[in-house]
Amino acid sequence: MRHFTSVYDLPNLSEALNTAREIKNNPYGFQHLGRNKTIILIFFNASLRTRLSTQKAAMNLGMNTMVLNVNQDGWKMESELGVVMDGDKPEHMLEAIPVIGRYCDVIGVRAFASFESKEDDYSEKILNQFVQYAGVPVVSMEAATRHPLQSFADHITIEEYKTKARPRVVLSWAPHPRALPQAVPNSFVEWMRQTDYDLVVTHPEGYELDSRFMGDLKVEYNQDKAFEGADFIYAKNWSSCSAYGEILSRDMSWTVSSQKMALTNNAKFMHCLPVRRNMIVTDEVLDGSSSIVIDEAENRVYSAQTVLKMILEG
Ligand code: SN0
Repeated sequence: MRHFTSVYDLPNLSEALNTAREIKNNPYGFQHLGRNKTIILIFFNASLRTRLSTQKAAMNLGMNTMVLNVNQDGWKMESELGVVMDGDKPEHMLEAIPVIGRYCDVIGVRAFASFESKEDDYSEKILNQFVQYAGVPVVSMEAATRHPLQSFADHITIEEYKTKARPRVVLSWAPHPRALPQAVPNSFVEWMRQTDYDLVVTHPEGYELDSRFMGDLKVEYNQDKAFEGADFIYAKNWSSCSAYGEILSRDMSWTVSSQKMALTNNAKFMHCLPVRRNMIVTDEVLDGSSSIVIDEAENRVYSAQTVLKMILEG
């Protein structure tokens, strides 16, 4: 594997899950792979778990790690081609990316949807410039349309907690004060569709995810119905994809509460974090025994480490 930007980059998903399991049992078993190798993590957006878990994963493999927060510490970067650079951005990606590539063996990059142009976001303009100009392998640490390291960790977590071969996994929209990207739900659906789970997606009208992620999966618009018999509730807010980046609903009846969880088959509660308490989910559910969000976050180390191991092995 050279680059990692979606589930489709993995040569074999079930082998990748086995590797993640092996790494979790023996995290320092592959330290020789990263000797004298450097990863640079580039952040255009804020991060807690992604930064720390990816650094930890790289260190577990014996790699050296460097971090750059572009918008705070670096020159602001221009991504438009052919522009007159008379604005506030002193450096073009066309130079910055290959220069960074010369300083390392792997680049991790986080660049959220900008919401300025759906076309730019959905064509992964920034991520693809990294892939094109880096000269070294590139790992997505959440791009405009996907967050594959998160989805991989989600998959590892479901495998650990499932009590039947084919669990009912429900992705539910929930309210939020800000307009958030579709990357996490897109990626979750795309990833889950690669495995034989009973996947259900529920959200209010207007929040339909792009068909390239949903495929032929039908939406259940009734959240209560979606929750019936669920083994996993995966809550997430996202903004509208059709009315691009808009908030169409603030309906607090979509908040995941104990009453909602009572409709499920004793489901586990999941969220990628950071989570807005008493918007997305009530304190009672998040602090209760069904919540597995901390284990889910721990598994971010093992999803990243599996991906980096595969890249280091070429
Ligand atoms: C990001 C998102 O894509 O939804 C990252 C999730 C891993 N989440 C946020 O930006 C949350 C910000 C907020 O204001 O709650």
